Amino acid sequence: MNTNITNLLKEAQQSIDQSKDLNILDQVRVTFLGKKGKITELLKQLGTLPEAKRKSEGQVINQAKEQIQSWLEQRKSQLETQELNKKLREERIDVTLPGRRNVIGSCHPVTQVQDRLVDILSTMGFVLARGPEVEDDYHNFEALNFLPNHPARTMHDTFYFPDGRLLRTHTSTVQIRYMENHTPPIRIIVPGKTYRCDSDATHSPMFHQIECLVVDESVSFANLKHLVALFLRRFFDRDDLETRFRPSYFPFTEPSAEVDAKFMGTDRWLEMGGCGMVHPNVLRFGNIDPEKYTGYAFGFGLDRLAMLYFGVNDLRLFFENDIRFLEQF
Ligand code: 2NL
Repeated sequence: MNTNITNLLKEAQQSIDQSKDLNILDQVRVTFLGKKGKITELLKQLGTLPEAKRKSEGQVINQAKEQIQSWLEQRKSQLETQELNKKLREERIDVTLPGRRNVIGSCHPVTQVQDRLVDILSTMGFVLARGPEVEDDYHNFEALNFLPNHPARTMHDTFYFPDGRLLRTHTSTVQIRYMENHTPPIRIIVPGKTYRCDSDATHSPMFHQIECLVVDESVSFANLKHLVALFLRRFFDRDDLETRFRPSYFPFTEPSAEVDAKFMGTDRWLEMGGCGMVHPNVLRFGNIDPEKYTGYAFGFGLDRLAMLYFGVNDLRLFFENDIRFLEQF
C-alpha cells in the first residue's frame, strides 16, 4: 500500500508540474482528488482493511491528499501569475506610437465648381432651385416642346423605368416645375445630376448640368447675351475672356444659340453650353402667358466647366473617385 501511495504522489507531482494552464491543472485535480479520483478511491477502500491497519493507512492517504492539495495550490498561483503577466504583455499600450490621423474629406471638384457658379449667379439675383432626378415624360419632354417622335425620347438616350418614369436627361425639368408654382419675375439657377445612356471618354451616363431661367416682362436676347458673357468672365476670373454665340437649335428655345468662349493667348473657341429665348409653347406649359412675358434660358455642362476650371483633361477622372485624384482639390 505504501509503495502505491509513493508512486501515486510521484505521478501527481509530475502531472501538476507539467500542467501548462489552469484548465489542465483542474483536470489533474479531478484525476486525483475528484469524486472518482485516485485518492478518493483509496479512501473508499479503507473500509475493507482490518481494523488495526485502517487508522495508519488512513493517515498516510490523508497526508498524501494534503500534499497533492498543496502542490495544486502552488502550481495554481504560479499559473495565475504567468497568465496575468502574459495578458499584461499583450495588452501593453505603446504610448510612443504615432497617433491615428484623422482623414478629413473635402468637397468634390464638381461640387466646388457648382458652389462657385451658384455663388456668382446669386450675386446677380438668381435663386437656387432643385427638383427630382426621377421624372415623368411630361416634365422631361412634353412640357419642353419635344414632339412625340423626337429622337431624344428614344430608349437610346434615356434611362426608362418599367413604369414609364425616367431619369431626367436635363435639369430643365426643374424649371418647368418652378414655373408651375411661381409667377414672374422668375430668376432661378438649377444645378444637378442628369442622366443619359452614353458612355465614353467624353460622356458619362451620369453628368451634371447647371441651367438658368429668367422670365419677366420685356426680357430680351441682348439681356441673355450680356448675362452669359458677364457670368463666364466672372467664373473664369478673366476680364479678357471673349464669348460668342453661334446659331443653334433646341426644341425649348427660339431663337437658340451655342455659347463659345476663347481664352486670351489661345486661338481656339471652346463650346461652353447652349441658350436661347424660351419657346412660347414652353411658357404656356408653365402656365405663363407668352403674350405678356418673355424669358431666356441657358444651360452648361458642369463637368466640362470643372475640367476647364481645374485643367483636368479626362472627364472620367471626376467619377472614378480615386482618392489620389480627389485629394488634389
Ligand atoms: C446645353 C443647352 C440649354 C436651356 C438649356 C431651358 C429650360 C427651359 C426652357 C428653355 Cl425650362 N430652355 N434650358 C435652354 C437652352 C440651352 O442647354 O447645351 N446644356 C448643356
